Amino acid sequence: METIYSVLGKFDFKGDLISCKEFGSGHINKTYIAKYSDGGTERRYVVQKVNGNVFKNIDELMENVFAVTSYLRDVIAQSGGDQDRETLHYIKTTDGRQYYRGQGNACYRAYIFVENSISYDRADTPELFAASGVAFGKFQRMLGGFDSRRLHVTIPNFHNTIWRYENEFLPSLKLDVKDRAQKCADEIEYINSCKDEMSRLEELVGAGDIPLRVTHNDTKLNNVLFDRDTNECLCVIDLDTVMPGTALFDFADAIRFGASTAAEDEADLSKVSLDLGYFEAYTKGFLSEAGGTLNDCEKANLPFAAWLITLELGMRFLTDYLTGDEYFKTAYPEHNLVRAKNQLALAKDMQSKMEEMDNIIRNS
Ligand code: ADP
Ligand code: GN1
Ligand code: MG
Repeated sequence: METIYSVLGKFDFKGDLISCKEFGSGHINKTYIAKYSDGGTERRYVVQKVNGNVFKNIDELMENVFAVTSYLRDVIAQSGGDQDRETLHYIKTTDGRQYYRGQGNACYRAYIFVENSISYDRADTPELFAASGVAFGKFQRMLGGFDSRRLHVTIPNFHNTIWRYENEFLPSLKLDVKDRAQKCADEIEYINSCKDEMSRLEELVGAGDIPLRVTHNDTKLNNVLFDRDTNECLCVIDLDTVMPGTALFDFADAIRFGASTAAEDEADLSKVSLDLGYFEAYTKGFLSEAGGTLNDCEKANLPFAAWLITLELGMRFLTDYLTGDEYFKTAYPEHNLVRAKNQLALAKDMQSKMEEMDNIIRNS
């Protein structure tokens, strides 16, 4: 049987293998850190098994990732930056491919571990969270000249909320294969009550008021690397969902994850709310880099987008719960239900703070 150790041998790594360990807290892929010794120099590589159930076309996914990272490397070089710390550096296989396709169609890719870096699941201070806003804003700005039409759509309708409602949520509810709908009547009712709001951003894109840009689409705090000593942001990682999209969702998903007073799977809902201080800190960081790129319609819809993406993820977790936990990794049987309740509670809290969020955007 193929092991992670035999997979490592397929990549063009330098030196002799010392160790390989699983790492990270992502819900989709499996990440390993492999340590090598190269004539006295220690080298680390990140190797990931890409989830083929979620990403159906790995060739297209890797083409996107290579196109975006090589473009970023050029932009960083032109501004005198450090290419190896400010974006990801992918390593090809020994036969020159962008990834390795192993037994049972499992796909693996590898990149250089950014030394002395750290990622966070929570920001202990608003300053740290603001720094992640700078990182995602800079990502948006640096890719401003990259034509998003060059990118493949790796997951169609990824942030098309109304599409997810009609094509994933409602069918999963109708089938209710695990007989779980009775346990989430309130959540189902809330989602249904939001239906009319779900297409607002799609309509603005359709009308040409909101442009399609190169977007990251998974802007969680733990997808930014910081310098371990100075806590300065280094780069944005986890580029699997880089696609054409709206910049609004990149702002919004970061708020959903990082400006919540609790973790995404906190079961005690009394601890879950939107921290407006964190919202303001991120907004200032993000707009300091991307503010000049966004138009007025985009800026005005940032708070609405924060609510919409939180509702969307709550609905995605609930869909997965109703379907029998096939998409997101879970640690215990009701994990997806806990996550769904958490996100929907956060969405409701955001709704009650819409005016405050609007004021912060207007004054930033
Ligand atoms: P996932 O899809 O599982 O979220 P990520 O690509 O975000 O995968 O990687 C998981 C974690 O591994 C990150 O949060 C980060 O801590 C670490 N990591 C990923 N790539 C690198 C890298 N190039 N250098 C250092 N750490 C990394
Ligand atoms: C997944 O892989 P990870 O954990 O960074 C998901 C995101 C969700 C997120 C919720 C491809 O991201 O859309 O917002 O979980 N990624 C995919 O934590 O579905
Ligand atoms: Mg990640």
